[in-house]
Amino acid sequence: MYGALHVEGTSLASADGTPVQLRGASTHGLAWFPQYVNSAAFRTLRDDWHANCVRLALYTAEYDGYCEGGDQAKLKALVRSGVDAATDLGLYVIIDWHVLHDLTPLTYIDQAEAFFDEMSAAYADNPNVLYEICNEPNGDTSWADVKSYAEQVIPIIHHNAPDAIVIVGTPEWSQRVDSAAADPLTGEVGKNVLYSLHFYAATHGEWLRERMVQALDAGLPIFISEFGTPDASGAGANDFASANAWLDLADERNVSYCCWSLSNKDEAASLLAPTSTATSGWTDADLSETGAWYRERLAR
Ligand code: IDC
Repeated sequence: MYGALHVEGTSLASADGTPVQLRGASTHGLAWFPQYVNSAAFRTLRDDWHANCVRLALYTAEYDGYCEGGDQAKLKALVRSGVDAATDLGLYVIIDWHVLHDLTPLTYIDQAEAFFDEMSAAYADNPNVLYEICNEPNGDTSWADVKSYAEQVIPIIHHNAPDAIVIVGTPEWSQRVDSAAADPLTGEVGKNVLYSLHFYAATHGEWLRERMVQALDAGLPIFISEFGTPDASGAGANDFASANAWLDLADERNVSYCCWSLSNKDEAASLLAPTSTATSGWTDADLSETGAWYRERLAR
């Protein structure tokens, strides 16, 4: 849609320097909801929802996670089919190494290196692909840990795809953009990097928005690669006033975002209603409260 992107200032831009904002949806865990990784679904997101990007969430640890018993060949095939479908539609696509219960990305760094080597070699010439190397470091993981992980993984990606866009998670479930702003990646590894900030509208309010503004003002490129409308558990009541305040700010500052999640799981964050069985071409009846809100929001 905008060709190869690069990071300029605190956001993405096309080759001629035009600011670009990506807005889209994240899948739920690929192992659990593979049915939404299909071309017709992504076409619906593009044509009916005005999305220009999708995020493919590959859990590393829990349930059938890639590093803990998941069928790696099957999961990689799913990632590749998602990338191919998105690319054919002119959508940008984020390959998300979904660190969560494994706490620190250092736990499975060897597997991350092999995975991103393989993916970036396969997509070396595909400017639609963005690499999100760790979803949400948490527990005792420090920014120094994440930085050390990034300094090992990014050169592997750059070896295959020197200009690739990389999204790096931040500590405390990708809330500590202040830590990244105080000590960002520098030199080659820092090129075309955005740092992620995640919010769940009913949990994260003004205090985290202020942190985002301060980090942006300090020059840190930020990507909200995941946000949710309810609380941080993905459930509870949706807070659309807060979600609107967040997206108003993101739009104003040209910060890109993806909404969690493209699934019909019976939890408030889902974009589809639990009763919906359609895997594309969703009608109003297929949408959850969040789905209806987000579709309307993206159409503005
Ligand atoms: C949640 C899912 C839920 C699943 C759980 C597994 O919504 O269905 O059982 O993961 O651990 C995040 C994470 C994201 C979470 C989401 C909601 O990136 O994986 O998904 N969330 O809890 N960070 C903040 C909230």
